[in-house]
Amino acid sequence: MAAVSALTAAAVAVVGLAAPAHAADPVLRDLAAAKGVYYGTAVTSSKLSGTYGALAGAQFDSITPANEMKWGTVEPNRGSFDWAGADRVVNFAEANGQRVRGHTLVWHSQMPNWLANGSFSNTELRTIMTDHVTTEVTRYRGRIDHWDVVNEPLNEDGTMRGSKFYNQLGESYIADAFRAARAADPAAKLYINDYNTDGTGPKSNGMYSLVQRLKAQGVPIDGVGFQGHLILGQVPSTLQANLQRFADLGVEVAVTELDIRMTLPATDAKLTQQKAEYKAVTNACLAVARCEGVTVWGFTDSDSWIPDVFPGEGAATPYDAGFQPKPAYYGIAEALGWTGDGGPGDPGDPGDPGDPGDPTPTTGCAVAYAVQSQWNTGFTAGVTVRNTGTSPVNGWTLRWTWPSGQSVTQAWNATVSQSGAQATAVNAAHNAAIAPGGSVTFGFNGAWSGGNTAPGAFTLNGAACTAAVS
Ligand code: G2I
Repeated sequence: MAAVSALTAAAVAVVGLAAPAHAADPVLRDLAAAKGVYYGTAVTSSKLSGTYGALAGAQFDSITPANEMKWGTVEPNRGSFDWAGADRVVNFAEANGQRVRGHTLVWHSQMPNWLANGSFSNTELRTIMTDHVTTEVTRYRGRIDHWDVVNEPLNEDGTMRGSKFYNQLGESYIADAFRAARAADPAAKLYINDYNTDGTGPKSNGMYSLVQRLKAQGVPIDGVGFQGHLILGQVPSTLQANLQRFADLGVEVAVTELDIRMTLPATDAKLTQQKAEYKAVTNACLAVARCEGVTVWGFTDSDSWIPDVFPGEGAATPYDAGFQPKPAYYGIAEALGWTGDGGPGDPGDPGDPGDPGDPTPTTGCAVAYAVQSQWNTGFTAGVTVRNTGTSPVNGWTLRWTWPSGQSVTQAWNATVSQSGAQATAVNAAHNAAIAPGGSVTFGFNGAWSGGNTAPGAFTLNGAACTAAVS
């Protein structure tokens, strides 16, 4: 796939210009490809330009139109089709070497009014449905990797959801939709897709039984999609085991609509937890051989359905609304094997135990020494000690040697003692800690005669500092 790599490199270069991404940020699609999975995102077709388009093209190797392929969008009036948004997404994907997840053919929601409110005989409704599947799948034949043929067929208790199709046609609507899709594009992988089936439980059990029944009837079903609309702190611990038990039925699995929402405002602690949870979901897919990939439901918080539907909640995606990568993005990258550092966009890092991206901590100091006033036998000096390393200093001893016989007579903000020509300053209780990049200051009065040359060298806790004298 040399052509795809070249396109990726070109797209990354565009991001460097268009978005304030960090130079060393990883490319999720490349990491995913190296692990044998895809990483996808849902997109909004009208936004596929500028920074949004550059990131969608550069970072992901699969895209799903969030709304553009739904029945209500493509056939708003019976027999009159609007493929503009869907075409835009498919063309974008091809230009960026991406696969497309088609979403979705038969769903109880976002149906056109003529269909939702129309009255049809059972036979007529079945034909309307299979014609729709045939028309849409045929239009994109050979260009769609996976189709969500039937979306959200279940109730929370695992029974069949009462929808227009189910109510009139019974469960056989599912088999008919899959058969029509297979006939229209034999190469596309055909999925059934639902939410709240991510962990084991009644709804997941209902899906499991349904897939067993479909397989037993010889229905051409290739995969099961787990939407993954999750809540911070409630990622199911059974996710991996659940994906595995479906895979063991002889189908592919995928996480198809991942987002992890939180109560706003987003704090560093919540974003750090979200990082761990994105990482865990990605790891669950990687651990299941038949898990094909993960798709996030919008890659930026500016393009997420959550705030509209759950007021007061949000921050559910891997990039913030200004297209800056969030800790979640680095969590995905780390699950995919990346070992770099997330830098300033990654508050979970450094200091995140076990994070392979953390740099090795460094130590270092800089001392500024200044004589503030001087009289016939005495002087007053100020000393500022800066921590130029990346690890905190907890308790400090600063030493220097007087070049011309001076001595310290009285000090503040440190305890200073002297032995021969060597002075030793030890922190006071209140300034023992020096954070990375931080500094402390102390002062003293000294005695001199003959000369008052400033000390040229200092050590902090035994290590040499750079010195500036004024
Ligand atoms: O609800 C989240 C997802 C659950 N699984 C199936 C997905 O298809 C579904 O996606 C969402 C889209 O992300 C939303 O963007 O489906 C919603 C509809 O159920 C979409 O919302 C709709 C709004 O309800 C409309 O008012 C709006 O015109 O998006 C439309 C286009 O922006």
